[in-house]
Amino acid sequence: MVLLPNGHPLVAGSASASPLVRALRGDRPERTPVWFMRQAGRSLPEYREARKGTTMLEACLDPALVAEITAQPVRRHGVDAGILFSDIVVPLLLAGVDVTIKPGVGPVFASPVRTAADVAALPSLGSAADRGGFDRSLDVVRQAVSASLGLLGETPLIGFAGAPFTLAAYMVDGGPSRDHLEARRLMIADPETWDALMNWAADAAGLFLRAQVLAGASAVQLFDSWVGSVPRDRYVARCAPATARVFSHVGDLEVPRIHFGTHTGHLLEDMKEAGATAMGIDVTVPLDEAARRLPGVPLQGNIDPAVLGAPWEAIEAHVRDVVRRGLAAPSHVVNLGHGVPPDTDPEVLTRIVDLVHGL
Ligand code: 1CP
Repeated sequence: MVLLPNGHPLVAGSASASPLVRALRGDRPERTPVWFMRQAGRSLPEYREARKGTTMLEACLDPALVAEITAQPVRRHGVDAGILFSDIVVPLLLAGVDVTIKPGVGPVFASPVRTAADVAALPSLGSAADRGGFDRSLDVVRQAVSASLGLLGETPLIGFAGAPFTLAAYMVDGGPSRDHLEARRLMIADPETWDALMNWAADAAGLFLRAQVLAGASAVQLFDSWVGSVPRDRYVARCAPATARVFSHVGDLEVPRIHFGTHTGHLLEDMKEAGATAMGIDVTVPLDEAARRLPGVPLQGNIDPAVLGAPWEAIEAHVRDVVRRGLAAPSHVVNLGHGVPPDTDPEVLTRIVDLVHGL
C-alpha cells in the first residue's frame, strides 16, 4: 500500500467513495458524476477577478491562488470534481525549459526543439528517488494540491498532464499550430530524435502526475488533445509507447487513469491500450458507439461545447441524449467533448449539473 505524506493510505477516505471515483472504477453511483474540462477559467467572473495582475504561469506557481481557482467551479456549479488549476507546460517550465503562456494564444517556447542536439540540450529530469532538481521543483505542485484538497473537502481532485505528442507538438512547433506539421515532420524524418523527445516529455509529464497523486489527487487525466492529427500506424509506432511510459509513472498508484484527445475516433482502442483505465470521448464519436468499441471501459464525455450557446431546450435535449447513450458503457462521467468555451454563460453549466444530477 502506498502512504501519503500525512501517513494516510492513498485513496482512502471520502474521496475514494465519491461518485466520480466510483464511476471511473466502473460502478454506477446513484448520482451520475459531472465535471467540465476547463471548468476553471475565463467563463467565470470570479476567475477573472482572482487572476488580475498575475500571468497564467505565475498563477500556476502560487499554491493559494491555485487552490482558490480550482475550488471556484466546484463552489459555483456543484460539479463532482475539481481539476487542478495548472497547465500542461508547467512541468516543462519547472524542469527549466524557457516557455511562457501568451494571453489569447497559448504556450510559446523560446527555442523550438527540432534536432538531436536540441533534445540532448533539454534539462535532465533525474528521478523521484534521487530528489534531483526537477523533483524538488515539483514541491510547488505538491503544495498546490494540498492547498486545493483543503478547500475541496469531500470533492475529489483530478490531477492531469499533457501526453507526449501534445507536449511535443508545442515544443517542436514552438507554439500553438493548426496541424502540428513540424512535429509530425520530425516524427517521420528523424524517428530517433523524435523518440528521444517523446521519452523526455513522457518522464516530465509522468513525474508531474505522480507528484499530484502522491499529494492527494484521486484520479488523473492525460490530455493528448492534438494527437488526432496522427494516422493510426504512426500513433502506434511513435506515440503510444511514450504515452504508456507516462502511465507507467503512476501504474503502482491505485488511481483511475482517464485518457482524452480530440478527433481521436481512429485511435480510441490504441489510446486505451496505452494504459488508460477510462476514456474521455470527444464530440465526434457518439458514446454508445464508443461503448461498443471499448467494452467494459468507463467513459467520460461528450456534450458538444458548441451546444452551450443554444437555447436551453436544445441543450437539455442534447444532454439527455448524451446520458442515454452513456448507458451503453459500464459507467459514465458526464463532461464536455472538449473545454468550456471562454464566452460560456456560467449559469448554463450550473443548470447542466442540476439536470444530470436529477436524471
Ligand atoms: O479547469 C481547468 O481545466 C483548468 C486547468 C487547465 C488545463 C486542464 C488549463 C488552464 N490548461 C489545461 C490543459 C491544457 N493546456 C491543454 C489540454 C486540455 C485541452 O485540450 O483543452 C492544452 C492543449 C493546453 C495548452 C494551452 N494552454 C492552450 C491551448 C492553446 C492552443 O494550442 O490552442 C491555452 C490557451 C493555454 C493557456 C491556459 N491554460 C489554462 C487556462 C485557463 C489558460 C488560459 C490562460 C488565460 O487565462 O489567459
